[in-house]
Amino acid sequence: MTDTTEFFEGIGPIRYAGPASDDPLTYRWYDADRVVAGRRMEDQLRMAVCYWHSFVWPGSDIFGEGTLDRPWNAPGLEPMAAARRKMAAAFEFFAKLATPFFCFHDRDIAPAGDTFAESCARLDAMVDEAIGHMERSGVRLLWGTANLFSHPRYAAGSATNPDPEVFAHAAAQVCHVLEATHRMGGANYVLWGGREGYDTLLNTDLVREEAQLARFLHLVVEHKHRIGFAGSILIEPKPAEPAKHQYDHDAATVAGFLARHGLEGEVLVNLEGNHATLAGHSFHHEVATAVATGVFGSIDANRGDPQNGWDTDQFPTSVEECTLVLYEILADGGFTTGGINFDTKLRRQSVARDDLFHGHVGAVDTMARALLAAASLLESGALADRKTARYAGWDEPLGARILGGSATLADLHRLVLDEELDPTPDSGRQELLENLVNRHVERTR
Ligand code: XLS
Ligand code: NI
Ligand code: NI
Repeated sequence: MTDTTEFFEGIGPIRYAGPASDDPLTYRWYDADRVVAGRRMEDQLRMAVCYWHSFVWPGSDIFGEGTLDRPWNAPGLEPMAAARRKMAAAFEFFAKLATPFFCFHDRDIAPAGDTFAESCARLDAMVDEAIGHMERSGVRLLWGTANLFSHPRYAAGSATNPDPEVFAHAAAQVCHVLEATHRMGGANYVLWGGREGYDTLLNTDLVREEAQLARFLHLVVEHKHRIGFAGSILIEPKPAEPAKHQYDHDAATVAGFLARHGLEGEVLVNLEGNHATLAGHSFHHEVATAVATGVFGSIDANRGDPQNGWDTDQFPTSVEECTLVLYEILADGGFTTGGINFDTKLRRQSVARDDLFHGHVGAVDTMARALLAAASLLESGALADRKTARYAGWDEPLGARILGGSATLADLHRLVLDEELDPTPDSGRQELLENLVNRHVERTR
């Protein structure tokens, strides 16, 4: 039986009320039907709520227990009844927030059983339950994923485990969740490798682990084609945490790995803001690098705390930062299967039930306003024109000869001697460009 309790009584649905609205539970910028850069805002942003931080996590940290007001996680309930109750709360929230998608791990929606067979049966039952909620609410699935990091069997990795029986277990779990994602009409399937890495090199065979990881991905890709899943397979890069070092360190590392193993075009990346900063990059850098290397897929929008180095998964609040991210995505033609998943969690002291709404409303509006600024920047052509002008020499005879391979090192030696080449530096115009971006951010209406 589906639970019909109303968990967020008196809140929502959240509606667009315009920039002048002082009601904190309205959208000031997210106007789903407004057309921006050729698509409705909803279709351009493809925003999703994540199940795990919002409905599973009780507000615990490594020093303390749960703090949050989560009445759907009532203790003492039979595990499947508890899962149904949690799902009812989640879909009530998705529908009231009026964002089109959600994302989940298998263990978020269905409790593990005593055997693998029981875990599969429980997941299947909860997938049926989810499909019912999706049909009633119109909420869709941006991506599904298997939790290959919480259970003790995965402490030494899933695909990169020294024990092939653990690899087999992870493969079985992914097989089942990929099929579930397919059944739910998911747009993507994500692999995040928190345990695919090492804690110490003293016990780790790097050559074997890379080969295992590549084999695992080939198996996933083969199965995707076998079952006719049309979505994208995405790897979510992260440099560390929980492992000391994770193999899918950042976008460039993943692009190199995919090329090395014949997986180009088959696997893309899901980039997270806070993972970018953990890797010592900006979110902008990660997206631009993925676009440049042809692996861009989707994003997990969140932010870290600038004063510490953890994956704090805070709600995105910087319009400027997100403008640059969305600018790269729009310039690349916009999302295809991907979208924006809010892999975000409340602070442990945010114990009021409506805090979950405030976090998401701010994040949604941040992305919406950033989209407007990014579209204005793109439409103006200002950044693109300056880039074209900056590299213009490469379209002229010398540049073409160098890139075309007809000039040798010795030819260039002769050229510089004979023609006394003495190039004068041009301004990089960084400050001017930064001010230009800010002007577009200021002008969004
Ligand atoms: C953890 C990751 C995780 C993935 C899904 O840091 O961000 O939440 O998005 O497994
Ligand atoms: Ni993360
Ligand atoms: Ni994530």
